[in-house]
Amino acid sequence: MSNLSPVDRAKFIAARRACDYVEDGMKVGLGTGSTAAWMVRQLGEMVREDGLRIKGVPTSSRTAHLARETGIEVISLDEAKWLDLTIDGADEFDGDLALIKGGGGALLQEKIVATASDRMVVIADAAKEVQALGAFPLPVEVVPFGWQTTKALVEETLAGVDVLGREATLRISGDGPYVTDEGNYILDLALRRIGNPWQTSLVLNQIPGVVENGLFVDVCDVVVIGRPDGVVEVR
Ligand code: ABF
Repeated sequence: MSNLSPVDRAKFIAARRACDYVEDGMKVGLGTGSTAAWMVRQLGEMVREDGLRIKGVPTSSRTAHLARETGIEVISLDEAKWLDLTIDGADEFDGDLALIKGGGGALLQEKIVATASDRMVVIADAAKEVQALGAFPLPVEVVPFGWQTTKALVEETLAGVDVLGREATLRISGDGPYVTDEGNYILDLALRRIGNPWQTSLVLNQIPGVVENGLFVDVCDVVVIGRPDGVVEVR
């Protein structure tokens, strides 16, 4: 761990502490992103070396690949039906444990899996904590059909919501739109400050063409915060 950067050390420490919530026999949602990857590797080690018996439900194809590589038994959410626990990262969290997620482009599966869990534990380095959500661009998943019209409707609709900005940008990967596991596109919304995350999330999801957004309100139960000096704080 000594060769890790301070941020990676913080992520590793939070991920390792969150594994304490995992009990033998659990069905566990496995998050996406670099912090969640540390958690998957740690759980894989516990499976291989301590005989931990869990079934993992990945939140993205990337996580599914890593989980299988580490020796975790991977099942689908349909096979699991409901989960004991989900551990996932976040791009921002506030004092109410509201989150912005989806920087990794997997917000739809992440939100479905987190909602289908008895408990959701977020793992994050301390830099993810904010007074108000919104400095990180809010990802919104939209269907490709008429996406430019949807983008215009999103910007127009946000004019009536308690946010400071509203510019939407199509997320690009390589030389074309970023495409999610479901074949949808992502709009990144520069809102700067979201005064009412619950209202903003509800309004966004009413717009035809919008599939889901990266605001997780009343979903997260615990945040495990890692710091480079090795201190872990559970909120
Ligand atoms: C996933 O990983 C996403 O919801 C979130 O955007 C991202 C956080 O990435 P990292 O852990 O690499 O900072 O949870």
